[in-house]
Amino acid sequence: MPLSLLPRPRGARTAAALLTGALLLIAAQSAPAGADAPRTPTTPAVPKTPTAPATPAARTAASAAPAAVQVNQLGYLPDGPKRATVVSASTTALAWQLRDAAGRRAASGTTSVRGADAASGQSTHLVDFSSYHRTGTGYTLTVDGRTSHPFDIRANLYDGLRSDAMSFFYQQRSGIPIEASLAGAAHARPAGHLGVAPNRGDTAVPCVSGVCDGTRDVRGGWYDAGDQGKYVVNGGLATWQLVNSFERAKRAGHAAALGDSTLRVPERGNRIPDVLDEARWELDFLMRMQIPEGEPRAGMAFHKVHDAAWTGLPTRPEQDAEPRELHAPSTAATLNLAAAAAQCARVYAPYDAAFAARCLDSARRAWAAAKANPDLLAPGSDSTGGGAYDDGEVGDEFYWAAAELYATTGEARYRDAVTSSPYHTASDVFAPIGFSWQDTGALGRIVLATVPNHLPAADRARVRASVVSAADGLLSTMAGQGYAVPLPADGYVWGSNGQVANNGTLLAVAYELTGQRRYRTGALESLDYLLGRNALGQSYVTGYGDRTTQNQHHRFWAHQYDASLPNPPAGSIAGGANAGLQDPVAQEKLQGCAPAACYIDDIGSYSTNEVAINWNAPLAWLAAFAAERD
Ligand code: 9MR
Repeated sequence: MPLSLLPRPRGARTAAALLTGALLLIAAQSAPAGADAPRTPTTPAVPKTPTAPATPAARTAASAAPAAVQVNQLGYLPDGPKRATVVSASTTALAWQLRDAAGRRAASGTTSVRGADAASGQSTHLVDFSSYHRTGTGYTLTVDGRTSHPFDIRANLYDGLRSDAMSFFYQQRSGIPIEASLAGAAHARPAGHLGVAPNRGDTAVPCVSGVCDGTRDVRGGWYDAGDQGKYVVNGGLATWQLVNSFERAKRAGHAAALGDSTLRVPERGNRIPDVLDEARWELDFLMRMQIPEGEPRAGMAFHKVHDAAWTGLPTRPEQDAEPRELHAPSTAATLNLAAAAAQCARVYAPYDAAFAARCLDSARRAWAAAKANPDLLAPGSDSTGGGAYDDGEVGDEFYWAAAELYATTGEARYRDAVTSSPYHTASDVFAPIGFSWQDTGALGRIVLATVPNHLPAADRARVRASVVSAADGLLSTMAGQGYAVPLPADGYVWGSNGQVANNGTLLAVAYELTGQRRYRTGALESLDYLLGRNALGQSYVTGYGDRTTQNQHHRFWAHQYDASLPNPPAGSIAGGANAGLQDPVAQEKLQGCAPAACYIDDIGSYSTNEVAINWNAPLAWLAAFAAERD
């Protein structure tokens, strides 16, 4: 991997490195590596020209031209920032009017000229109507004869998204029927991968050759994305983010909003917060991926389980006939499990002591196994039938796991692992592009900054200051842009929306640490970007906005290819703009795009338009944050 050529004592990957690595992978192989492309040649359901609008709905979306006054199409909070971006070459300020649903002028002012915006390639102006605090629906902004999509101003703006972004996880569950009563009739489906023909099932899965004897029961968990693979590093990160969202909400006095019977999950009414019920579905799976005591490499976690060959689109989960395979244990997967399970032990303790104890035992065993096997690295070449999720540097995973284990147990051995890690003091732990499944050092800092622990006061203050300083860096990045995106212009990689959302959560953590409004403003403006204030005027979240993504790459929510199947449910976020053009549709349709415009709402564009648990998790986190009212 080219990544290994970089001097990375602390593993902070740059956006350019991620992009270069991915591009070289594509160039080196006949099929795009690490992607769940429809590439089974015998699958008749994959159209030869997947970009042709296949349905009336797709045609409508394609023909709706974006407005040039770009707003958060869902709307704005009465007490939050309210800014919009206007595309205009004018070098002088322009007049703007805010109008209510009846067309009456509610406010007016003049733009500030922002000028050239590197990420979008556009010339921009900013509108700021933050001082307008009235509420209503159907507002529009008009500038220079052009009018925005309509939007609301209301305090309960994010209540729906808080719940829908979480329902995504329920609907990605493997090994359980998705009920119409919870997901709606169109999205209901039978359980996948329980061994009912034609499924081979995840109930007795063999390893790839030479890795283990016999079979394992690795049922359950969430499907990763548009594919039906289950990957421990990504599952661990997404689980951690959901549980972290609950723990943060609890500190803020808002845990009830994610409590029992608040979400559409089958466990409603069990007296356990619903967000923890959802995360437990994955935690149980992650622990099934751990090798039991008495076996070779006990305590290690298998890196992933997925189909032996890529399936085509559509493939309903219960109709996947491919053999499933477990891939070799890895240090990164084991440490992700250690981090998520240690967090589980702390956060679930008040609700289910037995489960919390099981998590702690698993976390301790995972940590010990990773220490004994520190360099079992998942290779980038292992991408047949599922993504590679490769990682050549796991010092950051050691740091994150140690931080979680220390926060939960307070034990000296984990404290020493924290304080002796180069990630504890390195200045580049917070990459401008944000943390990721591959780059987890920032998560260790966030844990140590927010969860009470016994680090010396000065050290804890330093860690907290490092989080705030990283957030300051994001605010300054945003201030230099036309669309206030917490991502540098070279940060539009595969899953850029996930990176934006992750950085949004970092801004929200800085708000918690300091109480200073500018960080809340940054977190809320991250949502503005995702919901339409961007170069394409595209809300990337299904069902939230006037011009929203709806054809994400998914094997069941594949309406664009099969009209009998549904579109993705409301609250599903697309991967987003990716300057790497790493799929055939993007390569055909997006040549020459500016980085922030390298996106197409086509089911075939898996490198710009897939869904994934690690992208919906920070969306759910941010929506829960934004929905809180003091
Ligand atoms: O999110 C992953 C991205 O960072 C990688 O560049 C890309 C190629 O390896 O893979 C992405 O993850 C995909 C995974 O490999 C398979 N399931 C779908 C994931 C989202 O596209």
